[in-house]
Amino acid sequence: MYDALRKQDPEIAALVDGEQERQRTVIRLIASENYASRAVQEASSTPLSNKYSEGYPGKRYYEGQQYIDQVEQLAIDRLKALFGAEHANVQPYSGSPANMAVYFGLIEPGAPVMGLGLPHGGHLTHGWGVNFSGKLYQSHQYPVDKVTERIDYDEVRRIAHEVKPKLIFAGTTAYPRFVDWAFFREVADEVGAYLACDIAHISGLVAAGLHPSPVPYADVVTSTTHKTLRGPRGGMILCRAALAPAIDRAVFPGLQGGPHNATTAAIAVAAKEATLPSFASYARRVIDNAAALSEALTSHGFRMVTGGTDNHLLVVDVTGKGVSGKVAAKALDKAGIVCNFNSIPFDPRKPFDPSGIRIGSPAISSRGVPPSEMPRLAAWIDRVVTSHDNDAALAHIKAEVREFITAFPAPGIDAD
Ligand code: DSN
Repeated sequence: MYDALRKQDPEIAALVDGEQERQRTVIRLIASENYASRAVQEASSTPLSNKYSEGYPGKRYYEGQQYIDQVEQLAIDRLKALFGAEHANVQPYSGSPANMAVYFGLIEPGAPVMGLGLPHGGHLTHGWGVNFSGKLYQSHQYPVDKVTERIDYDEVRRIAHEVKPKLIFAGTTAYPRFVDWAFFREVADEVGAYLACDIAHISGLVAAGLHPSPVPYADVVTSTTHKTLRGPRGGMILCRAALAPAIDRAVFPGLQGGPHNATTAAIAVAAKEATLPSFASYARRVIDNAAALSEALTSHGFRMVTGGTDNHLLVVDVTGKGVSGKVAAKALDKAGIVCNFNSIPFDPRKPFDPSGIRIGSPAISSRGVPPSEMPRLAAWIDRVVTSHDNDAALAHIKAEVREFITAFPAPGIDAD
């Protein structure tokens, strides 16, 4: 692979080789990462990206759209069918631009908005202070409950009635439980707000019917396309037909210029792959692996935030093991087990050295690692955390990890 690149720019080719080999030989547990198929990767790197196509299918500002219009229409139609949505926009460059288009399309700057606080599992674009959403809007963040660590639905309702938001964001990036979309719909209706549901992390699970879908409840649903959905790096917005003009105008010309057409093609491929029986088994494995890993880690004395998981991820409080999340994540990386440090709700520690780690099962599930292997994985994680300052022990575990994981082909790298 990459013959031309190797010849033209060996320096970049060597770095690509290095990253590919890293992805092949480590256990990747970053909850937002995955392995895109070879077909998705091929579509992403086609000459479709040579083409400008500002506008939408049939209404462009450049000629020569004979093929691009068909590509984009296919991506739109496949996503609408996959999620049962009335309208789809496949042009957002990623999840944050998709969310930005929702704000720009539906409400005015300065309007009150609500979202789950970042330290409680929300996203930057759900109103966090340093983000445009916290700077341009009057943002009110709702919390999780201190005891259950689940979304504090009573507080959501109380805050909504107090601040009368114009837009409520529901959705999470580090929250291991189902979200009650119907509840958010009720509250949005009570206060006359739009409801936007961000399913970036779980869109693959929603597509497979393994997480309740927000589509029947939401005015707008946003997502990245590369997490559990296993497409290319990109974004999408699904919405009711009545909001389509406002959302489309917000994406183009409101925020973006020409869509990334090769990415659009790869989104279409991923949407097709998501209808296959192999995707359904992968999604099932994602859920089963996360549940099995939660149980196995708990038996090693780790504390799961909320006590477990309903979805693809775990937030693990590692302080009971005498380490911070950052120390644990860095030691795990040295041992070939890659995750990220993460705040836990009401974390007494600082965000750059918090109490937790976030662990996700999508990538290992794409490799076909079964739930029966989760006790082995939990035992490694426990050994790493207890020998976090012993480089020789970590190197030893890294060799074991490499031998184990390379027995499971990495989609898009080893084979499909
Ligand atoms: N950065 C993504 C994640 O890791 O969850 C969210 O945008």
